[in-house]
Amino acid sequence: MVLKLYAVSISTCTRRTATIFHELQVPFELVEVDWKNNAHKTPEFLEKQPFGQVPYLDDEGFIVYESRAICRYVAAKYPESGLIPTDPKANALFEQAVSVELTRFEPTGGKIGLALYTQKTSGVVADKAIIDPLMATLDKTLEGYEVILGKHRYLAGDTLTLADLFHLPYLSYVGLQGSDIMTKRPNVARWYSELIGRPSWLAYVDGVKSTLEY
Ligand SMILES: N[C@@H](CCC(=O)N[C@@H](CS)C(=O)NCC(=O)O)C(=O)O
Repeated sequence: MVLKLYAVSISTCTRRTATIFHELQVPFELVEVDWKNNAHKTPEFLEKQPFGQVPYLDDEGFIVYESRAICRYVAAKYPESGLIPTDPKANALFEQAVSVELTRFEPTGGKIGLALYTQKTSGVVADKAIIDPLMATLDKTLEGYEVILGKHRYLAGDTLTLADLFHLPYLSYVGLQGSDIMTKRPNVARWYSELIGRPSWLAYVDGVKSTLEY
């Protein structure tokens, strides 16, 4: 049976999962959650995702939520993809990189990306007093990324992994107000432009849709 993703097509976390499914060429059905009418806060939904957020995945009755966990679950079924390296040393470097994404990029890039994306799509103006300090912190973080990406093509080595892809979608939105934060350092710029140009990302740029074949 095809994977069922209970989600919202325009949501950023939904895109993270769909992008990875596309990388793996795994068919999935998007079951659109009516979040305008708070369908994600109902007892039925909370039974599956106790925090009342999208997305969650249903794989023949096996339920998993948290977008990164969903991606890791599906990628683990396809070890040959290399998106989660299995060699112990390669895996350690991968875990290092996913930790960097979650603890260093997400707290700043995630907030900036979400605020600017929301501004673009709904007109709710991002608060400069909040964005500017986050930008300064992210800029400092990207100095470290420049060092890493000066040594190898991707964050965990010369092979693309989930650690890189997890940065999407917020990565693509942090420069929305004309900031050069992603383009002023050569290695970060190269990595950034490759990621935001990937077919897996571009496929859902206008929203995620069910993809039953590739
Ligand atoms: N850490 C969670 C975050 C999920 C999340 O923030 N979902 C947002 C959409 S991207 C949501 O459901 N927002 C609506 C709400 O919180 O009520 C994940 O990665 O899945």
